[in-house]
Amino acid sequence: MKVLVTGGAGFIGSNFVIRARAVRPEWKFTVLDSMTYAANLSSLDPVVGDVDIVKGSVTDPDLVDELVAAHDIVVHFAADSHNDNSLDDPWPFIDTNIIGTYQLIQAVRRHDKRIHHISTDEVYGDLELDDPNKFSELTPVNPSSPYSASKASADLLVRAWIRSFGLKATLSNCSNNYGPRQHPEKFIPRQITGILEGVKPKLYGAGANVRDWIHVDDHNDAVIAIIEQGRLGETYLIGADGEMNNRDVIALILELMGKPADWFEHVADRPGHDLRYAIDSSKLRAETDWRPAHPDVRSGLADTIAWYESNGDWWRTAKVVAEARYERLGR
Ligand code: NAD
Ligand code: TDX
Repeated sequence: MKVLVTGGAGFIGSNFVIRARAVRPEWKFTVLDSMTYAANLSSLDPVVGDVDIVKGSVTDPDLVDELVAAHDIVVHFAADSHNDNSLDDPWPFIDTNIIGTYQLIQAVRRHDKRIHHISTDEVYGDLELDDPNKFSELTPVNPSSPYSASKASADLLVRAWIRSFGLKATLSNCSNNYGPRQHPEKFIPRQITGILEGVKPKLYGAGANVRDWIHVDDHNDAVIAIIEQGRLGETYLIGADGEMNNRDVIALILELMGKPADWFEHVADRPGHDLRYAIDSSKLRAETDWRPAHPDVRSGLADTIAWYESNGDWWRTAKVVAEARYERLGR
C-alpha cells in the first residue's frame, strides 16, 4: 500500500511514519510537509532513505492532485496545531486546516482513493469537571478557539463529502498526545525543556483544566487499526482514559525531574481556555482490536523526559522561538 502522510515532519506525523514503518514494513510512505516552524526534518532520521519526502503545502491543488493520484491512501495529519498561536494569528489555521483539507478531499474524490482524516477531541468544546459523560462520536461539535473551529470545519467537510459524494474516508478525533518529538511550545515539552534550562514550569490560571493524555504511539496504533479494521464513512474517538489536571501533570514532571513540588509559577490564563476534555473510546475498542500499550502516564512521561534530556539539539532552537512568542503574549 502506498501511503501519503501529510504533516509527516511534525510531532504525531513523524511518530506515525516511524511506527507504521516498523509494524507494516510492506507499506511505502511519502511525506508531504510544508516545513513550517512546527516541523523538524531530523524527526524523520530513523527512517531516512526509506521514505520519500516532498516539501510542499496541502493547500497547493496541483501538487496535491499529483501526489494523491500516485498513492492508495492519504493519512492527513498536516495542520497548524497550537491553540495559543491560533488566538494570536488565526489565518494559517483557516488556510491549512480548512482549505488544505478541501484540496485533499477533492483530489481523493477525483482519483477514487481513500483518506484517513486526523482530528482532535477539541472540536467537541469542553466538559464540566463533574460531568459523568465523556465525548463520544454522537457529541455535537462546539469548538471554542480558532484552532478547534478550523478542525471542526475540516471534519464537517470530510463528513459532507462522505454523504454527498461517497468519499472513501474515515475520521478519528484523539485526545491530548505526549511523547518524543513534540514541539517545545506544547504544555508537557515546554515544562520539561524549561526545567532542563533551569526555568520554572508555567501554569495557565489555577491549573484545574483537565486533559485526557495518550501516548503518541497509542494514537498512531489506533490510526493503523482504523485504516485496517475501521468502517468507511465512520468517525472513531481515540483515548486511553488518561485524565489529569494541569497542576497534577506539573507535579508529576517536577517529581520525576527531582524538583520541589512548589517549583512552578502561575501565568496569565489562555482566553477561552477549555476546562476539560475526556474521551469515551468504546466504539474504537468494540470495532477494532486496538488497546493502549502505554496506559501508565507516569512511565510514559519518564520515557519522554529521558528523550528530551538526550535530544537537546532537536529542541533548543525551536524553544528560543516559542519562548519569544510566549513572552510577547505574556504567558
Ligand atoms: P504539529 O504542529 O507538531 O505538526 C504539524 C505538521 O504539519 C508540521 O510538520 C507542519 O510543518 C505541517 N504543516 C503545517 N501546515 C502545512 C501545510 N499547509 N502543508 C503541509 N504541511 C503542513 O502537529 P501535531 O501535534 O503533530 O498534530 C498533527 C495532527 O494531529 C493535527 O491535525 C492535529 O490537529 C491532530 N491532533 C493533535 C493532537 C495533539 O495532542 N498534538 C491531538 C489530537 C489531534
Ligand atoms: O505553558 C503552558 N501552561 C499551561 O498550563 C502551556 C503551553 C499550556 N498550558 C495548559 C493549557 C491546556 O490546558 O496545558 C494544557 C495543554 O495545553 P497545550 O499543550 O497547548 O494543548 P491543548 O490546548 O489542550 O491542545 C492540544 O491537544 C489537542 C494540542 O495542542 C492540539 O493540537 C490537539 O488538538
